[in-house]
Amino acid sequence: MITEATFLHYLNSLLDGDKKQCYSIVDNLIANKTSLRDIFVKLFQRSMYRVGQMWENDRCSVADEHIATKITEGLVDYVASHHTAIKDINKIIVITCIDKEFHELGARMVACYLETLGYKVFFVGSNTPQNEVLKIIKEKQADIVGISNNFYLNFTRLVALLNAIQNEFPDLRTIVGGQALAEGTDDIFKEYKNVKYICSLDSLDEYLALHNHH
Ligand code: B12
Repeated sequence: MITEATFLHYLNSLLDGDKKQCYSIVDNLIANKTSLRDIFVKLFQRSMYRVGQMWENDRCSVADEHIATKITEGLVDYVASHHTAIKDINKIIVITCIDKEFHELGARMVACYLETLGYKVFFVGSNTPQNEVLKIIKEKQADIVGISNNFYLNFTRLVALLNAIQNEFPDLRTIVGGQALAEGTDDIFKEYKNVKYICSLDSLDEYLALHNHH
């Protein structure tokens, strides 16, 4: 459980760029056995969405937002390092962002979460050209590819990538996430056999359970 007081304390520390305080709050949550999912979603995601609103309304600077992002990136890996998978799942997942997509925190969270479940994950991260995505899928023999799209102007590049994947790897399971796609996703993806839009870690669990992966 993460109380509102803890959230606000963390948000203030994040906006102050007070890395040490942020780590200390997270250390306390880990010590109290707060789940990785709660820390990821109810602390990291919620605070970054707040930072986004403040940035949009000119209530925090671009530099403040960048510092908050950098602290959060480190913390995602830090929290994940406290959770080793109980058993390995013999499936390979490539997690990437599309070309010109610079938002990678959501994808990093998903990659770390999947690792803690036991998957073998290759996190490629932001701004990855289409041909590189295709190459790495092949090279790593991925069972699933996960693609993140947060900025709506990158949507045409997402469609191009999905078409290329469908063409080259027609049976590859593909999951797509990110805030560019909040609405109308069923409609957008219905022409693709193996593509599923996943908006949260909860629906990611449902997807994996459905495919008997854990
Ligand atoms: C940090 C940030 C940046 C940083 C990113 C740095 C980095 N290393 O990631 C930088 C400075 C680069 C940036 C740039 C821009 N940004 Co920005 N940014 C943000 C901010 C504040 C936080 C993003 C974040 O980390 N969120 C927290 C993560 C954990 O949440 P998430 O990404 O939603 O991920 C979750 C789910 O979506 C899902 N998910 C995500 N990906 C995937 C993938 C898979 C496979 C699965 C299964 C699930 C999944 O699971 C995650 C966990 O629950 C958001 C505000 C917001 N609302 O998020 C704006 C925001 C995303 N940015 C925005 C904009 C407009 C921009 C710029 C255009 C600004 C500009 N004028 O230059 C550029 C675009 C750059 C580009 N070409 O990509 C808009 C996007 C609007 C839209 N939907 O198109 C937002 C929403 C801000 C706003 N309110 O307007 N930004």
